[in-house]
Amino acid sequence: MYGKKGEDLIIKVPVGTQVRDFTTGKLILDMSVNGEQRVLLKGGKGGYGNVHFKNSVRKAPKIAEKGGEGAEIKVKLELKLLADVALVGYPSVGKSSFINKVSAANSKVGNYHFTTLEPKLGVVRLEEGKSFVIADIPGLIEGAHEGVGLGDKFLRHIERCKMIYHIVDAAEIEGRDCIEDFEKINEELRKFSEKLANKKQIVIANKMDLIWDMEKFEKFKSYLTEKGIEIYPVSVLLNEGLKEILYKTYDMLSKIEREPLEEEADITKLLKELKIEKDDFEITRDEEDAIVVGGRIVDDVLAKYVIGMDDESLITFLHMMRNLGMEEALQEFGVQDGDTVKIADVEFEYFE
Ligand SMILES: Nc1nc2c(ncn2[C@@H]2O[C@H](COP(=O)(O)OP(=O)(O)OP(=O)(O)O)[C@@H](O)[C@H]2O)c(=O)[nH]1
Ligand SMILES: [Mg+2]
Repeated sequence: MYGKKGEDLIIKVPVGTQVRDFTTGKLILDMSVNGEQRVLLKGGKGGYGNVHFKNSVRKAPKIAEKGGEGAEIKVKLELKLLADVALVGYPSVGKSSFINKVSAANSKVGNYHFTTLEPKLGVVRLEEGKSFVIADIPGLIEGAHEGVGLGDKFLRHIERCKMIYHIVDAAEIEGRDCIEDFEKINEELRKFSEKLANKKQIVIANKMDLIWDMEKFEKFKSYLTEKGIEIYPVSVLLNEGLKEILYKTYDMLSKIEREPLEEEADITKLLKELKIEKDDFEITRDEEDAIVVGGRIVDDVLAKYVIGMDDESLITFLHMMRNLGMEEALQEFGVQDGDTVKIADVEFEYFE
């Protein structure tokens, strides 16, 4: 006979949920892909039925194993909102204006630097079922990678994104130079981490409505094209050129896998580490003065045997006890003839 299989317990969590061990904080599962199913803990091993114990002598065995207990772990679930795209660029290039135009985000816009002080997320909804998340972060400046303008804090925030919109002020209204801006921001990304530097990046040349002389823009464009980088001229103010970018992005995102930032810990190893090692077995007396043999070996090995009231299984059981050194241990404990001994829910009367 075989026992019935236990039922799976399925817990649905939002994308971006991190499952961590409660005590050590170690990351066990990083649920960052939509629709994915992962196993957190396996149930206990099923026990063998009596057929398993059949051999030429034992034709109709009456021993069977009980299934083992499944592992237990206390976890905490943390939801990390995951941006797919991060808006990166110097202050006042129009990052917040951009996110406000393409999503319901309400990011502060101002004609002074560092208008944005905290990262903000916005959901871009293209059509039913087609959406992605972009993050507006404060403007970056030289030295951002080492904390200037709190840049390192924001850069850490976008390390999990799939791609970068690098926004540049194409009108160069503050006496800027597009090529120089582009290179400097990338230098900051590179100095912060390889991961950021290697992310897919597209350049959005903003404020095209302010450009009268296209020569500089064309120079910037060919500079990027030579490097194989896509550039999209837009005017966030006039809502020109934005839609195309969003649709292209949606297609690109499906081809980019999200990189894990933190390695997931191996659950089997973790459980071993967490397990407080017990002695193989321990002998105590309960309130009714019966002698109780308990402990790991009893729980894991002996308790798995369902004892029938027949001689055969009883003999097997006693044989195992003796092999485990329990009889000796009981004598050392001071067991007397006629004492009640309880092992794994079975009561015996002890006689030497
Ligand atoms: N003419 C014009 N002005 C724009 C355009 N996009 C943004 N601006 C203006 O540029 C200024 C800065 O815009 P923000 O969106 O706050 O810029 P930001 O990049 O978020 O700036 P920080 O948060 O400081 O990094 C504001 O005065 C905007 O109105 C555009 O396409 N054309
Ligand atoms: Mg801003």
